[in-house]
Amino acid sequence: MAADPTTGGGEAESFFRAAPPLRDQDRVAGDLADFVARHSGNGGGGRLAGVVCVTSGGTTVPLEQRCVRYIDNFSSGQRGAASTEYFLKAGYAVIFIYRRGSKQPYCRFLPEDSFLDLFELGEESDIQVPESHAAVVKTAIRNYRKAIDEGLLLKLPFTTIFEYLQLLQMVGTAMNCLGRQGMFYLAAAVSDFYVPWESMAKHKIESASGPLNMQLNQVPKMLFILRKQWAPSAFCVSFKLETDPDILLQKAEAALRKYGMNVVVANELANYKDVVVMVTSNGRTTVRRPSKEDDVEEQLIDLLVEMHSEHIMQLNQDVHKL
Ligand code: PAZ
Repeated sequence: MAADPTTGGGEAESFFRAAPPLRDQDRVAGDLADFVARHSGNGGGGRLAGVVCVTSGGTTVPLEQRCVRYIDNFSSGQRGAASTEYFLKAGYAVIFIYRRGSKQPYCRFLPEDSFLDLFELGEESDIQVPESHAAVVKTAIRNYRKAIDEGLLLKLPFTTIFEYLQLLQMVGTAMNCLGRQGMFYLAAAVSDFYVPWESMAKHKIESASGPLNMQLNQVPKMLFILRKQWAPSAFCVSFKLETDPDILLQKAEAALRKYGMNVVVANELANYKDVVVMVTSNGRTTVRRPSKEDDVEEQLIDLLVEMHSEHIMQLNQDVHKL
């Protein structure tokens, strides 16, 4: 039988059917529905530029159901956290799907030392922030609280590939009603291979039985389903990371065509903080970090916001033609 192109031949359905159910699924669904309802219809003449789903951090692949060991993907969450800040600044509401423990918006400039080093006890045993850290802590709290209190930031954590893809499916389908006002900015480093839940060892794998032979399945290509089924009108930006510069741009171009992305941002492990290349059907645009004090994400988000507003305008022009 021919494979169904929208579901990867049923592989996606079996992935979701076998995945362990998401913790707090009902609460997440409720928060998502409220967030999207609050921001839908605001994009045109309203204050809000749109709603963007930013994914950030690496997914893990557990090797045991009661997981002791897992395979991880490289990503600190820096790009997703920085991009979230710039999207909020540009007037977007952000759904931030992030790896637990990865970098968070507005916390990027806090000192990397222990959390407890950020505070000290005053004479009355009250908690104080040392003078050296006061400015960055105050700015972080002020910006973060503003985003939360104004209802512009919804944070959804994941650890495993199972949690990540279930969240992406929930957010994708919830954002469908936003049409072209929705944007996906998929910076998370997502596992390509995984151990299906039903064939995974239940308990910690014994080391006494010698070398470990394990077959990993391919993770179903969910970008295609996001584009075709979950949120077909949204503006979709995915990332492509490679270590070999000779194949990077051709892989990004292949992803653009294969998954119908609006933009694929190509980056190379050796210099991904300094330079990225935006690949679109109109060609390539290189974005460079102006200096060590700046973020490459600032200019990248500016360009994407401009492209997204053209994407929204396109709909308005199409409607006028009718
Ligand atoms: O999270 P980070 O700032 O350390 O790294 C960002 C990144 C390199 C993971 C991201 O830019 C990216 O390329 N994500 C997609 C990776 C992939 O090809 O699966």
